[in-house]
Amino acid sequence: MRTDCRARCAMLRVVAFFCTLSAWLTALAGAVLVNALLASSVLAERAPVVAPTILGELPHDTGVFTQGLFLHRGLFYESAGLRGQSRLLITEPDSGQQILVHRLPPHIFAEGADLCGDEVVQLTWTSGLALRYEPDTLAKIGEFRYQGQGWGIACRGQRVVTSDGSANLTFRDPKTFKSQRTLTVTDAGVPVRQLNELEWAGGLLLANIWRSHRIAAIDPVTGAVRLWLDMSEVVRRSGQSGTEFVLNGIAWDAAQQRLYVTGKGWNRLYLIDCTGESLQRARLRR
Ligand SMILES: [Ca+2]
Repeated sequence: MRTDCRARCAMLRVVAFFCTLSAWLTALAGAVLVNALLASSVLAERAPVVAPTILGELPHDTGVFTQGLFLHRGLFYESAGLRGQSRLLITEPDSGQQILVHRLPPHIFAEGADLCGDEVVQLTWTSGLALRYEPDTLAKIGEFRYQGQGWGIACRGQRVVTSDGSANLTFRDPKTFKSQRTLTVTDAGVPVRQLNELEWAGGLLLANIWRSHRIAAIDPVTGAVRLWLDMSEVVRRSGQSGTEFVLNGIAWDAAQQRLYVTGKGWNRLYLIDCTGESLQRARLRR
């Protein structure tokens, strides 16, 4: 009888041990799963999407394959791409009249452009050259060399940022154009690829997503998308639905808190209201 009791007690201890072990393993597996979910940002919050108001339309030359756009002293500066058609233009906004045109050699495919300090810098797609111009005359004053593809560029003070079609932005030395650091752009932890034309806007960095109807408003410190601007209505009005003549070209008007957007070969340039509460909130969250 005592022998049976000892055997039962031993068995109970074994069962209790395995129950405890099982509980520990279950808790551990749960913790690992939660950490994995957090690490992969499955639980992270996606940036809100806003469809801003279109305030007006301006003329745009359908012969311009827009790769970069910015405002300087009340005039549009625009970089046009394609080999044999690449150029840098200065345009009067209301009339669309081209005031000055600088044509590039036929083997060069121009990409984004911006005012960097007191000169205009224009990227090239695969030539590894950033072309430098005097802003008033578009006289070429030099060039930088860089590795990889050039897509978009945005400059503000000492912050010169370029894109190459990946999810990574490159911050560059404004004097040498050498890479200083890269920043991966993410939404809910997921890399946002195809970053194209860029623009600084109130402390945030705006990026056109190639072949998308959206513009990302990016925190330049963390790389997180703070807000998506849904440009579906702009694309609908443009009448363009193919994969080449897509939304591209963002110019920020800081004084009016407005955005100008257009696309490759579009006949209109659209004026976008950025005074909305959600847009202001995204900027203040930094
Ligand atoms: Ca721009």
